Amino acid sequence: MTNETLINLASEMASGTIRVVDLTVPLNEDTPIIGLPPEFAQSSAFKLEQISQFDDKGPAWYWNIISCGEHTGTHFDAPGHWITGKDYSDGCTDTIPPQKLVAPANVIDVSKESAEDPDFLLTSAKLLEWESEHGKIEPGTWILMRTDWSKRSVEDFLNYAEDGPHTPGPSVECMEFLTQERDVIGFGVETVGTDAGQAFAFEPAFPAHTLMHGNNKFGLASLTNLDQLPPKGAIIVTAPLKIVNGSGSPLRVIALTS
Ligand code: 23J
Ligand code: MN
Repeated sequence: MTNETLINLASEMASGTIRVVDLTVPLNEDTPIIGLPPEFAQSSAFKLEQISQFDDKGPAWYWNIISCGEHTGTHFDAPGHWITGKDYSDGCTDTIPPQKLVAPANVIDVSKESAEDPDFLLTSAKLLEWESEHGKIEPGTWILMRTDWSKRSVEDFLNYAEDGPHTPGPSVECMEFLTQERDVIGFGVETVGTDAGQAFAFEPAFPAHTLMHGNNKFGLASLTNLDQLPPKGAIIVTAPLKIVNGSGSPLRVIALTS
C-alpha cells in the first residue's frame, strides 16, 4: 500500500520545498549543563574517551566511549524525571509510545522581551495574543519558547548570580493554561532547563517540570535555531535514546518545515 501524503513528503524533502532544520546544539565537554545548589547531587558534563583510531588498539576502526548526565545539551525531559510524573507507566524514555515522538510545533517568539529582561516569564496572556494571530494551539502540539538564548556565550547562557540563575521561562499560570486548557504534548526552550532560572522560588517551584510532567507531558531543553522556524506549521521529531527507566536523554531534534 502506498500513501500519497508520504510520497509527497519524500519528493518535497528531496526538492527542498520542505526544509530540514537541526534544532540541536553540538555535544562536547564544553556543552553547558545545569548546576544545582551545592546541597544536591550534580550531573556531569559530556565526555568522549577514545577506544581506538586506526592504531594498535584498532588498526582499521575509530570509536569512542561516551558518558554524560541524561540531561546534557539538547535533551528530552520524560515525565518520570519529576516526582509529579513518577507513576506513569508510559513516562520513561523506553516506555513513551513512539507516535508521541513526532508532533507539530508552535513557536512563540519572546526574544525581544528576554533580551530586555533575563527573568522574563511567558504568560497565558502572551499565548492568547499569539493565538489571535496564528490560531488556537492544538492539543498534542509542542510549545517552543524562542528566546534567542542559544546565541549567548556559555557564561551569559547560564547567567548565574549570587541569588541563582537569571534565565527566562514560563510562569506558573502559563503552565496551568497549557496543561489544563490546551493539552499540549510538551514545552521546549533554548535555555539549559525548561524552567526559569528563578523558578526554585515559584509556587509551585519549577512549574514546567511540576505541571508538564505531572500531566504526562514532555520537556525539551537547550534547543537552538528556533529563529529558523515559522510560528506555526513545522513538525518536530524528538526521539530520546531508549534508556530503560531513563528520565530523559540527549537527542537530535529535527524540524520539518516549509
Ligand atoms: C534536576 C533538578 C532541577 C532541574 C533540572 C534537573 C532540569 O532543569 C532538567 O534538566 O530537567 S530544574
Ligand atoms: Mn532536563
